[in-house]
Amino acid sequence: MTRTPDDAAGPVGGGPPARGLARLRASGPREESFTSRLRSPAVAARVGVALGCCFGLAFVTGLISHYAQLPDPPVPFPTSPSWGYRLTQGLHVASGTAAVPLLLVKLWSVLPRLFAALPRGLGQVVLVGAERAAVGLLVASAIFMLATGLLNVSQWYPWQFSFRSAHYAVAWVAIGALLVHVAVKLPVVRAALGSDVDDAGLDRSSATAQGALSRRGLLRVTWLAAGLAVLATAGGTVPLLRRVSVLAVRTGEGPQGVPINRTASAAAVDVAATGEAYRLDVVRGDRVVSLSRADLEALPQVEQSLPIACVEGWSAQATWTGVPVRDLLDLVAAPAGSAVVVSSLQQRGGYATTRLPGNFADDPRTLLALGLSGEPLSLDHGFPARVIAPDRPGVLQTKWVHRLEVEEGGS
Ligand SMILES: Nc1nc2c(c(=O)[nH]1)N[C@H]1C(S)=C(S)[C@@H](COP(=O)(O)O)O[C@H]1N2
Ligand SMILES: [Mo]
Repeated sequence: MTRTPDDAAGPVGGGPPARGLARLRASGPREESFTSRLRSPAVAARVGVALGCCFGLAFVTGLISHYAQLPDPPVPFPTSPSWGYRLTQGLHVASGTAAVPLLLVKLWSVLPRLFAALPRGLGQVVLVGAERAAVGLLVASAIFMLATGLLNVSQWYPWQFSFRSAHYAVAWVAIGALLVHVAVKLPVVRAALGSDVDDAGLDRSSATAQGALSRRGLLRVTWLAAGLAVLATAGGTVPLLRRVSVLAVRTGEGPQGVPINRTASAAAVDVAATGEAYRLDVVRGDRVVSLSRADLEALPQVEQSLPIACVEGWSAQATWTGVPVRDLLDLVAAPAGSAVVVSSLQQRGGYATTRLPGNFADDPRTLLALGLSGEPLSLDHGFPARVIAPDRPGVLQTKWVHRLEVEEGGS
């Protein structure tokens, strides 16, 4: 290892003279203590642009995911293309993952700014203080977004708050702080991008030490790290990448070729209720049609190839057989466009009931599925019956369905 003066805590010898006062004042590192040429606006701007693109893509796809999960969206979420949500949520997780190494390099490259001395004069102090507070908010919210996102992808919830509301609320803080930051830094960014990466014109005066890596080398390593981070998790969406995706959580095969998100025992499904005693109740007002699993199998069956696209990032295409939900609604003469409240036998955890908006209920591809991959559904995939609809977040593809209730007067 070569030792460079960079990162030395405390004053560095050999700097410009007349630092007596400053030396007395400084007990920790100062901005001038950081001497690596790599910590430069040239690097920060380039990594920052890539990071901004990742955050922008994650923000837009995150809004889509949030909207898709609204029980009763003001404008219906489309049911086509069936792979739409699979694509946007895959991009969401990939862009968030790529942002992790980018954010680390970006923070490293601007770290000296944290130790910059405050200017003289109240007006200046207020101005610089406000800018630093804004940057602090940006850094804190960005770290929060990536940390909660990563933990969610690994299905680890070490917190009490609702992931979805917190991740959504802080996203607005992060994107707002990011826009302010971009606006403030625009002149520097343009100057940095407009000149060669090795140009020293914008550098801090102490940033002169050559390290083992050149700036181009550091940028190459950064892009590589972001690419590897994506490859290591993208197998959750792209089957061809499964073998290289060492960090993808749900790449393993599940029963019938599809991973399981929550098992019947984790959801406390009463197995007895899935046997002979099982009935599907289709309800509209005081009309109830009760169907056994054999009754359901006797109805005309339809086969559909539709993906399960989990909010947590994995997805899988599968062949489902079952009865179109709309055919079941016809049994109680539900008007076209009727929304349906779907209830599960599950006794523990969220998503025991979900709402199927009218456009999803009417889509002929939306099934109450009885079979998967040419076999009856396994218990963990939702036996005796489950919802599978096109372009829908996995979390709303309710398993162990025992009741479909038509909403009156709704859409
Ligand atoms: N009743 C019920 N249905 C559910 C869930 C659940 O917890 N309870 N999990 C959902 C989630 S988050 C996903 S991604 C899909 C996964 O379906 P699979 O386990 O059959 O792959 O089921 C959905 N259906
Ligand atoms: Mo999910």
